[in-house]
Amino acid sequence: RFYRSDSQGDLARFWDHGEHFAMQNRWVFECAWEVANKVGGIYTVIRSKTGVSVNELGDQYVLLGPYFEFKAKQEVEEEDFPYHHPLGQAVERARQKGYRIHCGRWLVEGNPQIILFDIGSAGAKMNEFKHELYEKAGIGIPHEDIEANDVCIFGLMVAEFLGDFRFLAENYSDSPPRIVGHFHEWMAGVGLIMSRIWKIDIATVFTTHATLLGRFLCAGALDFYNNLAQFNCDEEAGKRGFYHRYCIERAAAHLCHCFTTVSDITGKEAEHLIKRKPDMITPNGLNVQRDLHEFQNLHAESKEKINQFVRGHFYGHFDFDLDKALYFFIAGRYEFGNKGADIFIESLARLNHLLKEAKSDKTVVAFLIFPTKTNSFNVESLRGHAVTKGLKDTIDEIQKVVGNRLYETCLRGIVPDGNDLLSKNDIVKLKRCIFAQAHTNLPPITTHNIVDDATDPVMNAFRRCQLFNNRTDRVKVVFHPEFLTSTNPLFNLDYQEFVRGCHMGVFPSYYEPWGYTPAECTIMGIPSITTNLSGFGCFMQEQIVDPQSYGIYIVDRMHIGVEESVSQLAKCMMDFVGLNRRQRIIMRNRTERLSDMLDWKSLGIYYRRARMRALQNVFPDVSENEEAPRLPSRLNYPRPISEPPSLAPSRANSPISSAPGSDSDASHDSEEEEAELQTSLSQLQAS
Ligand code: U2F
Ligand code: UDP
Ligand code: G6P
Repeated sequence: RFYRSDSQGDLARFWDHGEHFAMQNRWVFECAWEVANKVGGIYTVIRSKTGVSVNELGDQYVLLGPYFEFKAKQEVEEEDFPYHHPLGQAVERARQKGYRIHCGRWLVEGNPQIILFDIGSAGAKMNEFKHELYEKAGIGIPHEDIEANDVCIFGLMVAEFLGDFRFLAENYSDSPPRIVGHFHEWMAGVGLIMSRIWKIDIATVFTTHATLLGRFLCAGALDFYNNLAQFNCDEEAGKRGFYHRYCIERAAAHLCHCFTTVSDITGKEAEHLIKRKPDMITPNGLNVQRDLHEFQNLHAESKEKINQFVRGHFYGHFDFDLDKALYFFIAGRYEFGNKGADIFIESLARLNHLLKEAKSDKTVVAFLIFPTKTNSFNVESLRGHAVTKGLKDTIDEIQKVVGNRLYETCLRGIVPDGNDLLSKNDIVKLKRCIFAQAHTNLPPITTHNIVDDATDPVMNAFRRCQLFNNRTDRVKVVFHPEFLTSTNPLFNLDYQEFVRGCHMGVFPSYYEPWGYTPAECTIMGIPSITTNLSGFGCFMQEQIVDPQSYGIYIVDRMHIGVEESVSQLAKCMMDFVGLNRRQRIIMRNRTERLSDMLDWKSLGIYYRRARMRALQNVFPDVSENEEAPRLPSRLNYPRPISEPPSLAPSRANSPISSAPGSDSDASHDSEEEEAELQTSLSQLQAS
């Protein structure tokens, strides 16, 4: 009934868009708090994956999330399902109960179907729902935890919907419905718990992207990884006031048919803190759109905008060469210790010392982007930008006048004298601008007025390490306590453009289940530093023989003490500073070459596999008819052939440059690079 005849016999197309699944009455519902609702990393997971999900499942794929009007209005095009369709009918049933349900398509790649549940519309049922969860699952949510109350309402709305849909799908085709409900994190966990308790005949997958306890325990001054097995989880969760949330997380992980986490390291954490070993690891991917060498041009374009910022920010003290300046950055949720901002700042101080000692002519500007409470931009920071803009405008004006003057003089057949080009008036104007720049204060270490300045961990670390942007400092610091958007008056670029313009991202995390920020750097061809305590770092270490030669520096935070990690990090940064421009260009090419490895087109298979596993657990007939998708084996990315085999002393000069020390520009694909690429590819294919 659902077969679309395909005149070209193009089976791939037939299989790709879900018709196959429609024939088999197969459905996938992916449920998360962050569907069309940007809060954190899970939004990136789901949003970046929509293209491959729709390509595989077509309209058999539906996203379920909570309705937040402001966000939904921007991201979702509302449209009801056809009335006779089981989705339409299930929505109708929910509406008859008085729930407001918004259906439509998410305006992201693949245009997936989306159903958003308005939690407020079921508010009257909150006590009934909470009672049900308490009676059936023994999980009591305290009145004052408003977010958990919402999570409970959302969960029961979703479970009721899935129950109705399961019933209605019986009539969809001759095959019995085979439905997978994939739930992410504790905030979607109640839907899974109730689906199981009500014995809805669907297969369930639960994915954790971090554990509640892990995040909190790590943030304290604990030796987390060495004590993983020793924590009394109930007590720790109770002490911190989130025992009920912990119960939801743990119950969902135990009740699902397939339990997954985003990395091995989070898998171990789950095993000890949630008490279930994941059945599978589902690493996070990205939606990669490669454009040959465009990323190099984009780097140059965005860097120019950052240059512009730096000119303004360091006005009056702008005595370093922008051509020899390197931009490093760290960004993310403001979890000072977990994100490794503590050791980053410490290592910057050491780098500063090393550069001064080496009498380096390079300057590193380190940006720290962590949102915290502020009272807008600080005056000093804004003034710098106004003054430099004033200077630029004055020069533009004078340039025009001088041009006209030159033209007139030449027209009259007179060879102009260089001394006459600027009038006295022009000089006065320029002097005024130059004097305006003169000020005694050092360039600010933050762009905003921070509300808790005296206790702010970044500010205090700057103070402790004496990173004050002195003239003699070879490392300058700028704390931008707000995420970047394109309307940002200081930078005038959004986060992605900013990343492109930088030379390196530094993410020395202590707690990082995956870590999208270094992955995003990689696909834009920007080298990064990460750690062997981050999911991404471990994944890259496993897949690549020598990650550092591809611009993926991995600092050890697992086997050595903090002091040693700080030194290692400082050394990585120092090595990178030692590269000349041509070497950096080669490095960016190599980094970008890893993109395919991080593409959902390669990593989506893990999600498929998890769903198959859940289905086979519940419906043995599925395993009879279908072979589970095969997981890719370890990729074993070889070391680039232009990289010397020895790891240690050659590092600072690798990738090998034609003229070491020279910061000259270079073509993007030298023959050596092309040859290297070809060899790597053929080695990969062979393996
Ligand atoms: C895990 O990350 P989470 O989603 O649990 O992290 P959150 O604390 O919920 O979200 C922090 C993110 O929120 C976003 C921004 C932050 O990095 O993307 N954000 C924003 O864009 N604007 C704001 O004003 C406030 C926040 C885990 F910890 C990671 O390691 C994984 O990579 C991730 C995905 O698996 O899950
Ligand atoms: N990010 C952003 N704006 C910023 C800084 C970061 O949108 O100014 C995004 C970044 O693109 C990434 C996410 O924040 O997708 C951070 O995710 P990650 O997995 O690194 O850490 P999480 O915060 O989820 O633990
Ligand atoms: C890109 C551009 C080059 C530019 C270079 C700057 O590769 O295509 O034209 O010279 O970036 O690199 P750098 O590492 O010095 O920012």
